[in-house]
Amino acid sequence: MNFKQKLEIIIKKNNSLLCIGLDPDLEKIPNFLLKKKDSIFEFNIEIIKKTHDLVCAYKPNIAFYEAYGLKGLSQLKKTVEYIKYYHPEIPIILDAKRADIGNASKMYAKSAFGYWNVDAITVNPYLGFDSIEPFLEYKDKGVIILCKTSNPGAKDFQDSYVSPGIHLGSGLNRTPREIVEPLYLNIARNVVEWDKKYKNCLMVIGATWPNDLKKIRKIAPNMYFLVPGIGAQKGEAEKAAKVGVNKDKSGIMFNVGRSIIYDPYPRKKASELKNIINRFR
Ligand code: NUP
Repeated sequence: MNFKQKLEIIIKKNNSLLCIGLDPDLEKIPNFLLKKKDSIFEFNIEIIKKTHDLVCAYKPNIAFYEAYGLKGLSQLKKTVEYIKYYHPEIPIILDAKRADIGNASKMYAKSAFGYWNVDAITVNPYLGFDSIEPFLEYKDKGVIILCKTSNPGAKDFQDSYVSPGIHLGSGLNRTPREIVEPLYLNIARNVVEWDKKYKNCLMVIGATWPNDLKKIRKIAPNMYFLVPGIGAQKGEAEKAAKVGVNKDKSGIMFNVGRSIIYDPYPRKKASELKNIINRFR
């Protein structure tokens, strides 16, 4: 079964487009867990136990584990193994925003899909097609390409006007210089082309940019999107759900981290958000 099939099954089973971000921060974890040996892992288990029937995916961001060195990374490994063992039907997305020159990307892909054994990874397209291709070659895995990120600085470069170039795999096809569009739309068009061949592409679009999300949905009507930015980053679930879904009222994972995992009642909060998304999708 490939990533998209796995995702579609769990979306239907749990009737949910909610992806929970497992981004543990020792400064925010409850005191009773801090006393335990593997407090990050224990914190994650608490969240997973309370929410596994409400989600369509879990997304650990590697930064929150790397920050605690090998001890943190070993708890990421334990978390992945725990989900694989107890909830094998739930996809795991490693948020690592990887990509490098080809041979280094190959090792990043090997790390994500071999060692970490996750179902999908986020990648950064700045280095171009050859930096993404090594990930795309894992056809059963999901490759989630940054298109328009949720942060305020997304405007700095991603909105720059460029003359669109489409990399068709065999080479770059650039339009005349007079024709311009924002870089993030050019990325979206490229990802749609890559997906025709590899069939495992997804895109990241921040919930904080509902108008852009709408434009990207037009370019990629059938693609799955990862949409972070709801809650702590002030993106609104209602707006993003309305404009972001595909014609089947699906095709999106809404990632929420802090505003669920540090809520005193994570299950209640996750359930509320799941229902809001379902009401507006
Ligand atoms: O554009 C992006 N915005 C974003 O917040 C792309 C991402 N991958 N993320 C990630 O989603 C971010 O790195 C973090 O892991 C999560 C958002 O968490 P929160 O703001 O809901 O706590």
